[in-house]
Amino acid sequence: MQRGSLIPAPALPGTSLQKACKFLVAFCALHLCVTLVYYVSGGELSIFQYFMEHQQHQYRGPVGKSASLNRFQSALSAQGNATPTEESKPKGELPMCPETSPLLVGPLRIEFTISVSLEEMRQSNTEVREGGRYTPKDCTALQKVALIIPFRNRDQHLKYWLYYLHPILQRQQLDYGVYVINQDGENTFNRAKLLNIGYAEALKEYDYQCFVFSDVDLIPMDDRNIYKCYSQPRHLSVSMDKFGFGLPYNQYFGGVSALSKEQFQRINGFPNNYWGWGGEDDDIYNRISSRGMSISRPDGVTGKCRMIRHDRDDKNDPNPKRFDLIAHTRQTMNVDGINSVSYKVLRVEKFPMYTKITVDVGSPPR
Ligand code: UDH
Ligand code: NGS
Repeated sequence: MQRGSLIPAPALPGTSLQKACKFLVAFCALHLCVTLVYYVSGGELSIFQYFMEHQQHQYRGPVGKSASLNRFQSALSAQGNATPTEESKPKGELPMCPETSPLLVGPLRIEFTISVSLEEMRQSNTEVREGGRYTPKDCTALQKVALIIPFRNRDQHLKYWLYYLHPILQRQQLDYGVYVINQDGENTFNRAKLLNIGYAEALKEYDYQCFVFSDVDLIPMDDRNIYKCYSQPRHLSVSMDKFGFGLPYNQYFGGVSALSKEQFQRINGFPNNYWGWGGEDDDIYNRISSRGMSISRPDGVTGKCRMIRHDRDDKNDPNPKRFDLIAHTRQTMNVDGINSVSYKVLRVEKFPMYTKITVDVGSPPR
């Protein structure tokens, strides 16, 4: 009998080293397999994206209310895909953009002393298409947004608006178009009617689901103030420098606001009969609350914005009838709006950074 056959052999020196090496080789082989599978599948990263998005939400927190918003956004996307036009067809393999864009930078420096030119803007926004249209390259935008600007004789303000807003809107990963609705002639200005016209005209061009109505002289100071629609009508210009970075009153709905197509239709759009300055934004607020909706807003830091100081424009004096008109909307819900807007389009001009639609809006009743 051989001595020692019943006694376990003493561990050879280096056995644990051998085990570690085997483990390392196995790990490398696994890693190689995973890499191969990834390349063969064409680099589909959706699972990683899911985790990244999830982490971002926990880290930054969305500007609005999250759960209902998600459902609302799915509804918006579904609406948009229901009747796809040539332009709105889902783009092949592109994943949906994340709910919070990873491109956002937060607070921005906004000043109105620098000189800005449309040509320079064009050169530094090469992905913006003619007419001020943009679609994200790497993902499918969550919303198709038309930006509507009521306008007359404010070219310098418009340059600043385009200069600051185009980069912001691209970082927000929106599929958007910019529409400047230019009131022709010398009649009294009619802001809300121009906004109705912008809604109707933009829809003729693309399957927009969301409409952001912005004064030409207001610039957001933080790109986390997303120019998109929410489950309730959104007021975006909530913290203006001219009001000491707050609201002038709780029901204030002026400046910049966003309504989905469905929200806009539910209130029959905006009033057509406010000629001159004031009251039309209060009327819109009343339409919204009388239809059982509430106003959604970003917080006071995210919602900070600057206004370009200016004098009162010609033909936009305070409207003496505005208080009576507001009272009338409150009393009757059979108010005029998008269903009865009448106007004539005189010109549609496509510039590199925006579409300008010049319209005859008529004149106030005598
Ligand atoms: N707008 C024009 N042209 C006009 C009038 C109005 O483009 O002739 C548009 C523009 O988008 C503007 C928006 O309508 O941002 C609202 O008009 P507004 O800027 O005149 O209204 P706001 O309440 O100012 O911002 C009122 C004039 C205050 C003058 C104060 C002088 N110290
Ligand atoms: C209210 C106006 C609103 C206007 C707001 C802020 O008094 O239209 O002031 O005006 N309502 C009425 O006149 C009924 S601002 O300080 O920006 O000129 O938006």
